[in-house]
Amino acid sequence: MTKRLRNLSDLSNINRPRYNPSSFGIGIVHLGVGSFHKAHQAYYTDKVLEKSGGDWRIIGVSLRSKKAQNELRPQNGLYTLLIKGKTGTTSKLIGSISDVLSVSTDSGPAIKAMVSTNIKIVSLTVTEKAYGLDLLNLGCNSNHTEVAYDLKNFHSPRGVLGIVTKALAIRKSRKIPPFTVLCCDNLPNNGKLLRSAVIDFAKRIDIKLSQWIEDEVAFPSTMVDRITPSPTQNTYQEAKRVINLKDHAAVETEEFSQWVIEDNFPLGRPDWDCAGAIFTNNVGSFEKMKLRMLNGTHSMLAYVGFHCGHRYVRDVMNDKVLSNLVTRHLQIAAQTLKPIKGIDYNNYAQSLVSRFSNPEIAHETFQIAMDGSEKMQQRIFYPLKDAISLNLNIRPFAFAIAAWLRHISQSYHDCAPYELRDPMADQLSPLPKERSAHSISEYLSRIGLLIDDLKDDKMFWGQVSDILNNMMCKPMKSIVEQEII
Ligand code: CS2
Repeated sequence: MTKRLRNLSDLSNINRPRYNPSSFGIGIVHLGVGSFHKAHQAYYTDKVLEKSGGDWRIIGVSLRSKKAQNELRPQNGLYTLLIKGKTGTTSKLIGSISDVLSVSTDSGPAIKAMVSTNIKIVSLTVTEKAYGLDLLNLGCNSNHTEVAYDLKNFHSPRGVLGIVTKALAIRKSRKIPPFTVLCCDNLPNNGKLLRSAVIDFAKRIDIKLSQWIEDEVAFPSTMVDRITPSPTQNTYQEAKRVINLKDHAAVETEEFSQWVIEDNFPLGRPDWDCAGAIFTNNVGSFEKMKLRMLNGTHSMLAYVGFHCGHRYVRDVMNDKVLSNLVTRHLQIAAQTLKPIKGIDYNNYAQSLVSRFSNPEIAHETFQIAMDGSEKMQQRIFYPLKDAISLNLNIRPFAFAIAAWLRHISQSYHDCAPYELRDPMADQLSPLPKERSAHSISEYLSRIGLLIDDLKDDKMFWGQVSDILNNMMCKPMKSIVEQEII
């Protein structure tokens, strides 16, 4: 029987991290210790510890379940990262996570960790839906279940805004300088957005607290990038072959990674730059580029690809008509962007095509198709708005929106039954029976997903309506073939 990875001493010399993790203290609490964090921020921090050390190890906090804790705690936070390039796989044993706490039943231990004077940074990858952000009004959404709960039960919060604000409130009362809040989710100006939501939330609790947060707390924005599919049994098997031990926390990811960060860390930070991160004041432009080109195209190809019967992104890219549709979307998304010094959008688009096509990465279209209501605004609606004002071709955006609506419809005329995974699933279903231009734009604005100025563009919604009506009765593949001639 193969033993499970538990301690550093279980590993052979070649597999061990090139530093002794326990010789470094803790400086970061990370909320949302999922695969992406393990492949990205924990990987960068591991590289820093390897190169220059420092008390920057991470306490991970899992918000919903005890899964991450059960996977990582028995392994003392150690796990294998499998890095899959087109020509093969390399691996790295990551030692930057020290422990994992879970707030599924009690946020007390996580908040206690966050108020420790050692903690300089609280970072987050909790996915778009967990924040309870009101993107349209740039504040906290008090109808969001967890936000509403935390406003009533601030003594024992369970959502992101409640937990961050509570920990800050305790630090304020104990005169401990606040930690820096580092949002690493795919949201435009993520630092600014989270800052306004936390301040808005705090205002409803205590006005002095909200003023203190406004004056004292840094919320740098970031752009994070690394394609990281959910681990499968294959991931665990492969990790076992590499380290000769069972690893219940192994993760696989691509070779490429990018981290662009605004340099605003009053209590200090790890030298993430020596691990390849870029520090700049222009994060917003990079984030926009990534959201519109990578994520926007991802969402479009996920809806279209899933309904063409393609399980993985790489299968979509192997299908000539679909890969032409991907190129079309990348090109139009790029045209909505202002230039960034040193970045050529054609090269960026080509690198995305190559990353999406990576045969070693099994990234499910269904995984990307999840939570569309939280993703479509920043990925499709905002670039659409710019495309309209720049007089660009808006057809690719109409196609993406129609494909998303077709996914919401859960019509099974060209596919097997599937579940609609979306925090707004109840409000999204059913689609209006009459799928006219007017009823579609009414429907989207009624459920709060439509930017106002888009609502009355009859020509645009006419295109969406035509494409959607076709998608509701014909196989998706035939529609793409008609679209890309
Ligand atoms: C994807 C992202 O699931 C999704 O919505 O678009 O997770 C994407 O893989 C990452 O942002 C890549 O950095």
